[in-house]
Amino acid sequence: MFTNFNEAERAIRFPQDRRMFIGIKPFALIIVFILLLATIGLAWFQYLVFGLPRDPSLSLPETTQADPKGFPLWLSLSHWVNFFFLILIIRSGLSILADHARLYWNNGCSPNSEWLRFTPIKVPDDRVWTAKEDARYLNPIVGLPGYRHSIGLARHWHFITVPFFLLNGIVFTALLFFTNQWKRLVPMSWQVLPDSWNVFVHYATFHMPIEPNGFYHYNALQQISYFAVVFLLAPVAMLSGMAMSPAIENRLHWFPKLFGNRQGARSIHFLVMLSFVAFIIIHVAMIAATGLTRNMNHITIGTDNPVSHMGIYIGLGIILLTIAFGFLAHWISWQRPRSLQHTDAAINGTLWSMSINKFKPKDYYKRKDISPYFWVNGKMPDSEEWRDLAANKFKDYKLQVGGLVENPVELSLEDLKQMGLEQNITMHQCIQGWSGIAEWGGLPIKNLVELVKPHPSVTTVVFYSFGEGMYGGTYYDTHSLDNCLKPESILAWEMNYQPLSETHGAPLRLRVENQLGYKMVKWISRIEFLETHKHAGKGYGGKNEDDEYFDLLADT
Ligand SMILES: Nc1nc2c(c(=O)[nH]1)N[C@H]1C(S)=C(S)[C@@H](COP(=O)(O)O)O[C@H]1N2
Ligand SMILES: [Mo]
Repeated sequence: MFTNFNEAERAIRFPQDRRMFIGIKPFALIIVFILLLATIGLAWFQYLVFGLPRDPSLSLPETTQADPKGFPLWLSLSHWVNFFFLILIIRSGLSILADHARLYWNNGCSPNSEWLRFTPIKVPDDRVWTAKEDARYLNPIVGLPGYRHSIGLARHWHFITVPFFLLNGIVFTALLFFTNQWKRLVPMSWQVLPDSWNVFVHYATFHMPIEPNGFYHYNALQQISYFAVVFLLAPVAMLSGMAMSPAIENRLHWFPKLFGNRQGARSIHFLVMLSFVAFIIIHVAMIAATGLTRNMNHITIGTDNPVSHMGIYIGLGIILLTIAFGFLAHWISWQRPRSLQHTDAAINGTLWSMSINKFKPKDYYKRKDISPYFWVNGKMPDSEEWRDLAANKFKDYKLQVGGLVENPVELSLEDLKQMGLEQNITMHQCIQGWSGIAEWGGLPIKNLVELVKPHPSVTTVVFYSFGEGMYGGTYYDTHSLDNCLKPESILAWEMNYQPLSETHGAPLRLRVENQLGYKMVKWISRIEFLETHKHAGKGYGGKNEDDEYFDLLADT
């Protein structure tokens, strides 16, 4: 009903192997173990040896006129709007993760170095194993849109939602501080820390502490949890998300370092998601355990009524609406995918083109940073033409350069090498989530542009491959002429000071360092200068943009 996969799509989206698997490194398990068992164990130790600490809620100060009383409408609204968007963000995020279901702390993403993986597959070392083959299936009830390799659509849901989530958060925070509602969330003394611990000891040893009426104030642990969700988790989610952008990585190198490195940011982004999920589960459980009816009236209609079921009905209604929207989102994903692509381009494409896309990449990395492993992606060309060229070490290769240029040319590898060499050590970032640092050597595209002299109307450069896309048809991608003229935009014939290998794109591949990996066409056969990307392929800017709804602009 919601999907209309043809046979080729079914094979990719709905593969034979749909096993779910969780592989966690012992050190990560030990940390989880320590965090969980040690804190609960400590609470029990305190209880058994020293007895139950005094319940800090016993000494909550009297409510004064200055304290918040009840929940205004804006607070209820932003709470539920936040819930709605958070569900979309988590579900689409899981779908994105499934496309490379491995998490690391190192930039090179060597197989077996992941601390957590959601795939039973060990990367084989006796044959090429591409990152696309490595993508996992995710049940569409969990993922948005789920299935396998639906990252293009998942990213649209993620990125279209984020600005609204952020806006809601900003309005919420602003109103908190314009009113006295901030007093609910912001602890005013360090005493909140020992108090929270004491409340925790109560919970951990199955002693329900006194429940202050949440209409007026929260207990210490509750306050500190809500404070952390709003003022810690949400900002860290934002920052770690931005730290995964290639345009930012290759310009503001210090930024991903806030999280150790780019993969650290990705791992933390995931851990923040887990924290949100854990919070939702505990939050809902506590709401239910401490007077569901009254609590729901607080947060939905803003009254302190302990008997009316209005709040529960409205809350349930909002949850049902969120579920219903999940079905609609699936329908949109598979029946109207272009509308998602257009909407995301209108919001984020516009935003990024005005901001981080203007950054000029810098090469920060040194030889010692080069990754010992570099994932391979894409389908090797299997045309006779390319195989004949490869058999002869590409001696007969001629790069064709044409389109709207004064001086169309055909250049051999030797000709290209005569025109200049630039070597950069940069980080490659695949849309799927893995990264790798390598040295790339080749011709600055600028030099080629000077030779062929594009017409003034040219805005776009198209790079065609000898290889095919996942669903067949020539692989190609486009870049703005502007990005092609940036530092480190090169046609590379060298990787890590060696001739480019066949798997990594011989004889020639593209590097445009402020963009994601799928824009870096391998096995280049031909370059064309055009007025607009609309004149190539199906007109969306590349093979992945045409067939998988990827973004035209890949700064994030
Ligand atoms: N011709 C062609 N080029 C391609 C691809 C492809 O499938 N076909 N995959 C792209 C993707 S998604 C990535 S991440 C990089 C991977 O480059 P690597 O194999 O050298 O790591 O190549 C890009 N170039
Ligand atoms: Mo990629």
